[in-house]
Amino acid sequence: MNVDGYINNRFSFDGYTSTKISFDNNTSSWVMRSLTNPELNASAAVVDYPIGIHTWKVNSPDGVQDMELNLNACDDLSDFTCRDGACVPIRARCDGSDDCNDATDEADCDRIILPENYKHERPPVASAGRKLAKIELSIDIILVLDVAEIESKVEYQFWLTLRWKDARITFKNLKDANFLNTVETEEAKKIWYPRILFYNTRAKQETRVIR
Ligand SMILES: [Ca+2]
Repeated sequence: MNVDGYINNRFSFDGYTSTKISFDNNTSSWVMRSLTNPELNASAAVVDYPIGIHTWKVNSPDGVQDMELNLNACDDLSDFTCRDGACVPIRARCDGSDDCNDATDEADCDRIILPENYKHERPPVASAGRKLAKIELSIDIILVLDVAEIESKVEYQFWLTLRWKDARITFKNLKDANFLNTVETEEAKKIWYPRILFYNTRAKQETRVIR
């Protein structure tokens, strides 16, 4: 989209192929016209420039419908377009900090997509040659809090790490830094995860989903 001229005290725009956009004083709205199809046009009741996402009323031989269109000058490959039309580097998308003035780079940052037939109570299918899905478990002891020989009791603080593959899940919005790829609690509740019962403990604790 290029600046094409100056109409009704506002710049007008020339699309890359066959569209012109200009302000209409009579209707106080922006009008988009097709140069190849005179029956196709759209209008948006925006007083300021219609940059970013706006609802356009599209008129065509098939009827009238409202559509959200995004006018911007962002690079399709290297930029994310904020709702207000501003451009930020694509790496700023879902990185945990607001880069767009309207914070839309941090909107809809879900991490997982599940198929419709996903059942979180069913474990993933085992890989070829295995009967059950493989789960890797590791425990890093952070601190020994107490050792009571008479009571035959020890008390630890530890990190428990579980790793498994679930081919049913598609991940999105992933970043290079792992700490930015946390699946939030509500999303985590939707997927299957292994439950570990610490049988030889006083309360027989079980793992819970936290993140
Ligand atoms: Ca961001």
